[in-house]
Amino acid sequence: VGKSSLINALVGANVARVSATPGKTRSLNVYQVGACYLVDLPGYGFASAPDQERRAWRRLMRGYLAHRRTLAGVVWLLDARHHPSADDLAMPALFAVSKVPVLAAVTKADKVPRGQWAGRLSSLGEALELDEEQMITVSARTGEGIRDLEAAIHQLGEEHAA
Ligand SMILES: Nc1nc2c(ncn2[C@@H]2O[C@H](COP(=O)(O)OP(=O)(O)O)[C@@H](O)[C@H]2O)c(=O)[nH]1
Ligand SMILES: [Mg+2]
Repeated sequence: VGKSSLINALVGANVARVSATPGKTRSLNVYQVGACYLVDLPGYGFASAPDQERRAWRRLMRGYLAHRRTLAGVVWLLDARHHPSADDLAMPALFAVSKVPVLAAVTKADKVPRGQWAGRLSSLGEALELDEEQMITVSARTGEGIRDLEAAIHQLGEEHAA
């Protein structure tokens, strides 16, 4: 989905490894973006993983969302090119275990013609229970939307601290 590339763009340095084989990170990595900490949780792009691994992932996520007092919000990455997967469609119910706000970063926008961006946003938003104010179209490649996403993350931090 371009998670490592997006983290590098937000942090402004090559701190996360970009790789051709997605979904390999199983640890939590913490990065600093201005006054906020960005916690890189393992992705769920592993539809073929054994049930046991999928259950362990859900347990980790549910626990983190429900109990992490310092959590100001979630940044959910969605590939601009793809229709939501079954795993994507299951996420709103998981997010609902907590009241934390969700921002959706719609990634790899440079791979979609600009004239289709608005349509992609509205169809993703409709399928995934997201309002358009929660969604930001980004490209780690061109830098499009990166500053907007950074500003939105900082705003979540400020709202949480207030
Ligand atoms: N065109 C384009 N490719 C991207 C973008 N972000 C990541 N990629 C490519 O997608 C692949 C996976 O990227 P990576 O950041 O490692 O994704 P992750 O597996 O989700 O962490 C790599 O080949 C990246 O170069 C983007 O914004 N635009
Ligand atoms: Mg990665």
